[in-house]
Amino acid sequence: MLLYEHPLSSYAQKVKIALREKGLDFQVETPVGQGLGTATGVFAAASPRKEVPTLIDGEARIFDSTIILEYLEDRFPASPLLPRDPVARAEARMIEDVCDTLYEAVNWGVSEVRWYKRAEGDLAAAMTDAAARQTSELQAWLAAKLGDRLWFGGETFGWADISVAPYLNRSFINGLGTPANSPLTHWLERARQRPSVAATFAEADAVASGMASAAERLASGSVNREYRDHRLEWMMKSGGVQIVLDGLAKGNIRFTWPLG
Ligand SMILES: N[C@@H](CCC(=O)N[C@@H](CS)C(=O)NCC(=O)O)C(=O)O
Repeated sequence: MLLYEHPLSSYAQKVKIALREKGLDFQVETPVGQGLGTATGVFAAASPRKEVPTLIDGEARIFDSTIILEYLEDRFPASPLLPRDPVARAEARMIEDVCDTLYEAVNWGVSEVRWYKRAEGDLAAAMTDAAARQTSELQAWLAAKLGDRLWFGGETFGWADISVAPYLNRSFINGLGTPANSPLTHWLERARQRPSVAATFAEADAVASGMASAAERLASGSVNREYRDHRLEWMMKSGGVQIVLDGLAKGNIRFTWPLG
């Protein structure tokens, strides 16, 4: 199997943790033009939105981290990641949905401000404060879901844990982690000890220094960021309306296929 990915993508991290938990062999590749919307070839044909992760498995071409996880679960059922109980399955999927849509958007918004410097001064401070408040609401929701259990699904590390780990880890990187000694912090420490999670986070750490030049790349015109779905909503609701208008005018913000 070949996984098109970027090590810093939380969605790609989900898939790599799942592949590793299932003990599957895979190769990785970051598409040329990733982040610009200019990719061509096998990846672009497989993923109309030109988004990672995208999985190639023989003839199968599968985009979207959730659909890839479902595919892996269907194709390799011997080491299941979803629990059997219908309510527990629904719980895992709800946790995944909240993390993929709402939590990811906040993390991404912090990167737009902190690394790409879309806002500075008072605006940056206000947007970062909004992100901090949103993050603690999401973390409180997740903490209630975890309760006093070892893993989100109970005794076994699985789907929901895979779906939370990349996003909570990103919060720590952004300085918005959960308090020391809180159940979620201890949960993340346990998750990081798993070889699947440790390897995936180490791959992200190895390229993280590249973010130091993000603002420079944006200013030089070599970046054109995809403002989609919940990410666009985050900007609009968190004080970034003018950022969107300026970025569209400068051509460093783009929307998603199909453009018409
Ligand atoms: N819903 C998708 C979202 C994937 C996504 O947004 N990936 C980002 C990277 S984190 C991407 O490849 N964006 C295209 C781009 O930046 O050009 C999933 O769950 O896989």
